[in-house]
Amino acid sequence: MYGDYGYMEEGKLGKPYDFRLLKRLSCYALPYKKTFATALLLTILITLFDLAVPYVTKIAIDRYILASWYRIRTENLTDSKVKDTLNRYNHLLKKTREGDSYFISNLNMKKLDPADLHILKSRRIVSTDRFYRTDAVHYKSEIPLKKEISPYVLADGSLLVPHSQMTGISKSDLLKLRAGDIRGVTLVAVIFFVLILLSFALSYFEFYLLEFTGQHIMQDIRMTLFQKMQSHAVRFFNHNPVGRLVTRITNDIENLNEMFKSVFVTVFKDIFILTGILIILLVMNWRLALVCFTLIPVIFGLTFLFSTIAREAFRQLRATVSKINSFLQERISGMRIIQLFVREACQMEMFTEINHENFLAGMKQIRVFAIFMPLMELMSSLGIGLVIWYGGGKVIQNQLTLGALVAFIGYIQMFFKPIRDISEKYNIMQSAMASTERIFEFMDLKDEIPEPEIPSIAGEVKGHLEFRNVSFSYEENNPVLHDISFEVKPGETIAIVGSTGSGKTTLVNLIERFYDPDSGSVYLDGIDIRRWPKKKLRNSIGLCMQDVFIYAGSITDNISLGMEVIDEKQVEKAAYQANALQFIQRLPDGFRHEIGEGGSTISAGERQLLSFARALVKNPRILILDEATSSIDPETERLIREAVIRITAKRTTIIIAHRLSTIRHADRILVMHHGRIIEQGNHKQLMNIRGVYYKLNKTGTGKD
Ligand code: DGT
Ligand code: MG
Repeated sequence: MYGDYGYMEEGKLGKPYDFRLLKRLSCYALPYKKTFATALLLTILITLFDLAVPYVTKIAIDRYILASWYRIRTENLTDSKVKDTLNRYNHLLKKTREGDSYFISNLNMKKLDPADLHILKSRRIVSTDRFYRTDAVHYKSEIPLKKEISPYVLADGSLLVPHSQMTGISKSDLLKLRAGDIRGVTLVAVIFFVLILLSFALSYFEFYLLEFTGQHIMQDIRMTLFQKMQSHAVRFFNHNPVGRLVTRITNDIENLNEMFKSVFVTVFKDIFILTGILIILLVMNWRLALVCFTLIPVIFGLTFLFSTIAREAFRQLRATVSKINSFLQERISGMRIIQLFVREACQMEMFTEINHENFLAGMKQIRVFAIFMPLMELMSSLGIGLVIWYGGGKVIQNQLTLGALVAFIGYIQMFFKPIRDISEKYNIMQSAMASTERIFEFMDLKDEIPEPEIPSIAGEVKGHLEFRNVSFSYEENNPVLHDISFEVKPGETIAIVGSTGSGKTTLVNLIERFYDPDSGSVYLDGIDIRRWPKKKLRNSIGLCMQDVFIYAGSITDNISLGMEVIDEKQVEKAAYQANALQFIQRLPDGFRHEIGEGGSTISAGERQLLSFARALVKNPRILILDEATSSIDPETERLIREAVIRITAKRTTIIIAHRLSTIRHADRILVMHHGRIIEQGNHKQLMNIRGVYYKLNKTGTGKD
């Protein structure tokens, strides 16, 4: 009912990753490999910058904001086990100038083995008091410390001030004391800003380069497709509806572009980010990392489940969309018929139905997304919860720094973003893969009329035509032409008549090689037309088709068909010979008059005359006129008849006539019936034998 626009096929989805297709596609990217490589390099850099951000935060917190040191008591150390342990960690400890105590920073503390830390803590070797380290040595005397406890001085001259001493100090003193940390935090902030700025700037170039490459590749593929389309045989276009072919060159290519831009590169980026995060987490704290990783199987399970359901929903949605497209296409082109037969209400009903189908399919897809998205949000929160629960505990036990915990949370949030995006990209990827597959299928189609391998080097075309035992069928086992043989000498005019569907148009289609015969051959000047270069063959034939196609453009454009070698004089001459001058001059702008698409602003008879002019403008040796079946007024008919007589002179001409009056003067008339030539001869001879031609004349098809 909706016309065979293959909408089920359009609804088909490709595998999300088909490496065979991707490989083939990459051939088109090859000329742009440098730009593409630069873009990828930028992507890697941007990802690195993005990955660095939480780590920089960690540094700010651990090194500067919450920097603290713990004292290791060394007085009266008798336990050899403790001594051994301390010796092992000697490189992490800082000695005081007097050499009586050691200090360890919070950053180094978590490097201790938890078992060792436990020993040291349980024996009270590690103080519970926290100290700030400051290199503001000259403040030693100035700092108003609450109690009379002098700060420890490390070997490098920096002071260690107990945390408890700092609570009472004024803000300005605190700032002086912690000037080093403030500097550190400022530095981190600057780095942070630079990273973000760099990421921003590089993103611009990355985007630009990707778009540049993408657009170029699409342009190339579009050109290849159009070239391919033009080379297809007429038969191809009978099997492929316009809508589908247009989709190939527009939508499918757009899908490809979408995939290239938003998937190809981001998938690469995502993989990079995900592995980057996994590695950083493992290095920062493998225990906490492993705890977080317990969520990964669940996430992947959910994503897989989701994509399976989404795939089906998405397929249905696409199918309904193309159903709407083909419905609209058909109805819009047939609007006159619909209005004429007052079928609007019925069409409305049909449209309501498919529109509703589309709505349902859309809703189904949305439902799937509506579950998946919050579910992923939930997983992300769960991940953060796990980090806070497990990591928080570790912070309390001094096995993890607070900065690391904050960075962990940052990374977990970063980790979920690409996963959430995957679902969306999965859809794009699927439709793009389907598009890619269709594009390549189209490119691989072998439905061309082949050029001769060894073209004949015939000179000037004389116009001798011969059909020798030609049989032809559009579809297998349904022959349209049976064993046709006839000859047309140069300059002769022959006419073909016969009932509708008898194969007249088909017969002349073989001369231009719109189709090749199944058996037998057509000869031009004694050479099989399959051995003529196609261009030369077609240039020597002028064809007026039964249904004249008018392009949107001026009259001149429609006659010259944009051929630059043809000047206005030739166009005017052709129009004169075709008897079209009269009506053209009546038009508002004459030859410059713009005709709308489909030629709806000129009449059927005028269109016929225009097509005569179009055929004549090349001054062809052979002229084929396939007369329009639509009836025209006697005046136009007279113009056409006159034109035919004038233009057929000195050319080999084949006229297919419905109005027998046009062909009285023909040298020979072939009468066709069910794909065979049943009578042959001139008007007089055929009238004398009183056969089919005689009957056709008598039944009034010949008007006078
Ligand atoms: P007309 O123009 O109505 O006087 O009829 P003819 O004599 O020009 O008929 P023609 O050659 O167009 O068609 C002959 C038969 O071939 C007829 O049964 C319809 C069929 N036919 C024509 N064109 C095609 C085509 O493109 N594909 C297929 N499958 N069949 C076709
Ligand atoms: Mg026909």
